[in-house]
Amino acid sequence: MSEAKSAVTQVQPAAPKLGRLVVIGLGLIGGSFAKGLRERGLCREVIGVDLDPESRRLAVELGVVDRCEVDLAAACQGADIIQLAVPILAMEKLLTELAKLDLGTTVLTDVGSAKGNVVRAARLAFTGKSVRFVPGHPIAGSEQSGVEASNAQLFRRHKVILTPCEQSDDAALALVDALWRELGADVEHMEVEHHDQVLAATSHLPHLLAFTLVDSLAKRSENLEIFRYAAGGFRDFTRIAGSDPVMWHDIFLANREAVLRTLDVFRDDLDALRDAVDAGDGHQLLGVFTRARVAREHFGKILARRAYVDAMHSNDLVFLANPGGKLSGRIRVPGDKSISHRSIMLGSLAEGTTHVEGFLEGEDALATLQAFRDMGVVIEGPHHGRVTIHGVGLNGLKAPAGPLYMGNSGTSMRLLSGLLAAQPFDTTLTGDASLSKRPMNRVAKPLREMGAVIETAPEGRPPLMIKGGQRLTGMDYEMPMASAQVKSCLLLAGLYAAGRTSVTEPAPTRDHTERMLRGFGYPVTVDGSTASVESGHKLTATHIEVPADISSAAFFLVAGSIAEDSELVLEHVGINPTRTGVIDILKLMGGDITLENQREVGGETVADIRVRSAKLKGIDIPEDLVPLAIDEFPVLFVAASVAEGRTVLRGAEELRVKESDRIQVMADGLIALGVKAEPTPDGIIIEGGSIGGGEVWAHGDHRIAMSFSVASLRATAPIRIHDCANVATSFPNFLALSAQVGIRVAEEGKA
Ligand code: SPQ
Repeated sequence: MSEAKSAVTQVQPAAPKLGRLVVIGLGLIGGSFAKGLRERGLCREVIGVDLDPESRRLAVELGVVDRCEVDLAAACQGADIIQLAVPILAMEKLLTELAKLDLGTTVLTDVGSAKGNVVRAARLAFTGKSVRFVPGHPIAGSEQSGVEASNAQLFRRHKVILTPCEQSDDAALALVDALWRELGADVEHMEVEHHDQVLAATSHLPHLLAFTLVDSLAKRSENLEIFRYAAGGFRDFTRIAGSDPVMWHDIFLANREAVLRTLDVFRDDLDALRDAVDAGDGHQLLGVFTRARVAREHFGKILARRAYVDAMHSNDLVFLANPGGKLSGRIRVPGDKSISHRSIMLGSLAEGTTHVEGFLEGEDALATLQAFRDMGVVIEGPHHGRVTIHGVGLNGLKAPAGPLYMGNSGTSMRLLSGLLAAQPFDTTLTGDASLSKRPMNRVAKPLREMGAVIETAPEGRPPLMIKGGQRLTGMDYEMPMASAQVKSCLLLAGLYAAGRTSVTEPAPTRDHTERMLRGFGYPVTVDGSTASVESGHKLTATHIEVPADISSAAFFLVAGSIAEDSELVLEHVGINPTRTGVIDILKLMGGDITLENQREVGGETVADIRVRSAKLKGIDIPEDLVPLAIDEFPVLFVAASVAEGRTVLRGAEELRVKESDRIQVMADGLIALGVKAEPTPDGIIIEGGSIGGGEVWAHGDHRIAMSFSVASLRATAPIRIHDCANVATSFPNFLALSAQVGIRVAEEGKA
């Protein structure tokens, strides 16, 4: 792309000063364009051209244009820019007329809803002549029409797509781009063919369906009955059948090829659905409906600019944590993230229907859920933590239509890579900015040794391109780092590999995969630090109760310990011994924590945990506890900051490759709050004392954002925490539960 083109897409250009603007066709769109630019005083004069005398009269009377001309040549004489706003099928004739004039350097642009036919017409009309033409399409409209509906604000916050062609020079493109931006539009540039295909799918097809449905029902003899009893759904779906028939007739003729392509695909889908109804295939119907529902919800979020992709890139969600607070109450934090991921994965690969309760409805686990939907698994919910998975068996996954987006979730990407390496189809795994920086060679290398074909971006970063159709062979693998994700990835690949797959870990890591495989009836042997599986068995659907996540409970374990006069009960928390390092470390520091009502739930031990305020002291954290508390260190650093004496952490270099570099980011934040913290290559040294107030950055890392929220309990002034949007990845109701027990943290401005 040339410099001028990239400049116009990125920078808001200065208001251009134009001489003459001519708008041909004074309908709603042409009139609004003319009126908007005229009101902004950007043109010396705005001239309107229209075949209808009444429209010309009204345009002048309503201040849409300065004056009108009947003669096209006279109007265009000396124009800087001419906007063609006539019906799309009239464009060809108009362009032929314009080609007869001496246009000099005048820029032509248009507002047609299909672009291919206009570009072809311009090419034909101006064969052998030079012309400066920038095709455009504002995606805006109104129920009203005609020049009397002209509205200078019509394009504000609406998309305008420019589709530059061989007749669009950089300066002409920049000028048209700048004019639309002056009207408040969000301007985007697109290839002509791409535009027509996208619009055929998103606008033209829905109109076609609405027109046909209403016509089809209206033709039937019992039509009065049908319309009398038609409910809201009919009204909503058919609203656009009230659109201008002539305009839509023009659009379908103009965008014929793209509409036909989209319609053919849709007809196939409709036929498949008809067959499913005919065959009583409820599974197929549920699959289509659940996928559509989720897609619709996601679309709604995008429209409301609430989609997490959006929040992460553009919105700095700031938490304001006010100092002090005394905690009390009984709460249940959301479901365990690690177990929630695995419930979807194994439930999908099982034979039969798996019911999950307590599922974490956070964005990470939802990314896994969506990936399996994209691979054809029918999954109902989540609704209040309940999910129903209609398993497809170990060999029942289908090729997804596009890349699988894993959001912020390392667990999704690493575990899925093992599973996908053994599928018959290719897949690409992508993620957000944070995940795209995380190391994937730790899974790609051993998987390649098993026979997988995987490409990564430079330095082993995502995206991962996984080639399907490979025969994997089991192996014995000694993990160089203690990682449950690597272990689980290889065990999942091992379900498909010839022979036996064994993974040996240098220190115990969370064993939810092993436990859950057994829960689904799949044999796993564990011998000391080695876990093994063999292919050739199957998973049988089961019922899973996900306990509350100890990693989320950890924020309240530290909060209850450091806040004065506090006592808190955390209900139904998973206390799998590979996860309880946080309790052990807090107890070593002098924490007052007791486990009550211990019980076994679906292969995992749970308990209610009571925590009371305590005078904490600094310790040397035993290295063997590091993998057992790996996700809880950010908040443990907060505990260390108010403990008496020095706390030293070693052997925790893994913290540097999590959603952020958790050693550096926590050290930076604590230092900003006046804590004496010294990062080391594999840990941190913290001199306990007091915490001040100030400004800190979570770097999009959920656990950092929540840790600094907890720090406020002992801070001497408010803490402003930037980049908090990703708290929703693991703990969507963190702020609500914090408020419930007495932590004074809220979204800034919403306290
Ligand atoms: O999924 P993700 O982004 O890797 O999440 C984290 C977290 O803090 O939520 C790590 F950043 O948890 C990991 C954990 O650190 C979840 C996990 C699992 O479910 O298997 C294992 C741990 O990672 P690893 O790299 O030690 O295997």
